Amino acid sequence: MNTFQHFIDGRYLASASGNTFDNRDPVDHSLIGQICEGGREEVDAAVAAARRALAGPWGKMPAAERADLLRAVAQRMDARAEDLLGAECRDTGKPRREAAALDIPRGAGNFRAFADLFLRHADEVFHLDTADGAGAINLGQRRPKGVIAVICPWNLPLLLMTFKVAPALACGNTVVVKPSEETPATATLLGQIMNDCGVPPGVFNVVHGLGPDSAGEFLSSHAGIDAITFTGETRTGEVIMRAASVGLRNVSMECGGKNPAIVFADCDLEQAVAGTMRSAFANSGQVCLGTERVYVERPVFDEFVARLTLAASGLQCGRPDDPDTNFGPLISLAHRDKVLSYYDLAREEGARVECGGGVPYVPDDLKNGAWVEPTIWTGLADDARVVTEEIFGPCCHIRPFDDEADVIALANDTRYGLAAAVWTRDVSRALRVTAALNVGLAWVNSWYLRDLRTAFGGAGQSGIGREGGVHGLEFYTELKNVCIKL
Ligand code: NAD
Ligand code: 6OD
Repeated sequence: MNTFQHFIDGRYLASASGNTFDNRDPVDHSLIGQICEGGREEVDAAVAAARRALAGPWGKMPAAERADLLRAVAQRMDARAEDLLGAECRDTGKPRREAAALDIPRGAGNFRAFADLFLRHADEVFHLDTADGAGAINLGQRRPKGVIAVICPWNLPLLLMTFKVAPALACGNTVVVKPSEETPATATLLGQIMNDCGVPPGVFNVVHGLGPDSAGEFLSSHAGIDAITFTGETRTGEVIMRAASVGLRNVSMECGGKNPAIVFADCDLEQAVAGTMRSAFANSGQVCLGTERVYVERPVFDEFVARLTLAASGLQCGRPDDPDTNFGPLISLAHRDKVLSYYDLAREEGARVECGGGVPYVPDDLKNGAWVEPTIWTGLADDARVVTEEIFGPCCHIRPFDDEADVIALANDTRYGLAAAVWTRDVSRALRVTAALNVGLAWVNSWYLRDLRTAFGGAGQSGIGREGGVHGLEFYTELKNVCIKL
């Protein structure tokens, strides 16, 4: 039986309280192991270790050396890819081929992409004329912010954690990570990898635990934290922002979404169906960028619904390592119950169920797992709860539209503003429509085609700030202006 311990100051340790909670396999609800529940003592120790590392060798290390170490971490992650893959699939139940194609390579890829983030930035310089004719130089210097709290969700655990840890460390900060209580494994393993690569103790720390009245709350309210980067639900983001307001700590928030896809009649329908299959059902719909509202131009509406329904009905449940599996369970029984409650609500709200709507047939050994069917609805009102609330499951509602202006208004009719996908062959229309959408990320004729040099983040209640590319510099560094009178 595994015990997932904290990683603090370069060492694995259990909680002083001895408290643990269960880690269960979503595929069949079997017990994977025990997770140590961090209390104030572990959070204090991790923050203190992170502060010591800032004052010690890490704080004094030239940026180029830090970049070398982070590239070594990427290389070591590649070498341990099989272990990371096994750990991620056990925690999440996601199909192995999905994690092998995305989650695990992106973990190492994040370290490669951001290793030299700090090195690439140029100090800004402004010359100032002065009355005495001598002038002055303003020199903008970037410095690490300090100790960063990294609070993570469970849907893409390694990918999302390293998307924050890599730029934070590249900029010279130290981190205390609080992984999701559902997915402790890859963060725990990354501690070993950091040690193997010679990253100094205290630079990367992991404290496991829950949110309220547990490690999450204790970390976000800790006075020794200089900034908090969070990915998760909008409501949790609000609680964390309140905690961050004490001491005026900066926050970066990547939160929920209720993302639209807009399919125009002139699109390549085959590509639009294949893209929407991914955007609605990849990772069993547990992707913040995923499509839960599909708007299809009327002339191709019936054909689109028929094709997507056929494809969704063909998804294959199974264990992660079965090569035929292309559809995994949800993360937990609690999340399954939430998603199933929306499936019931859709019927009450008058949906026509095109496919799914319940629990799929699975073999006896998987019966206790967190399975739900891929589900497609039509016929709901625009203000139905199923059409307006984030479900975070493998489901979408498809609605016809007749007019470009109308569909833009429908797509924007949400408190969220994370991502959109637009399918059309008309480039002018693509530019017009994406310009009018209130989102942080828009894809045309694709979905989740990632370039790590670009800004990532949401509008509205989907988040605050941008990470990715050079944009992380704004959050992970403090810009100081030094004015030198000549
Ligand atoms: P969640 O908000 O429930 O939990 C996220 C993390 O916050 C966990 O580690 C949890 O323990 C911690 N937490 C919970 N309560 C806390 C508190 N009071 N104080 C401090 N920490 C606390 O989210 P989740 O269920 O793990 O993830 C799913 C959500 O994440 C969805 O809403 C999804 O849209 C969102 N998400 C957004 C992005 C993005 O980039 N915008 C990416 C992935 C997931
Ligand atoms: O690709 C990324 O960098 C990223 N942050 C993806 C988020 C996916 C949400 O579930």
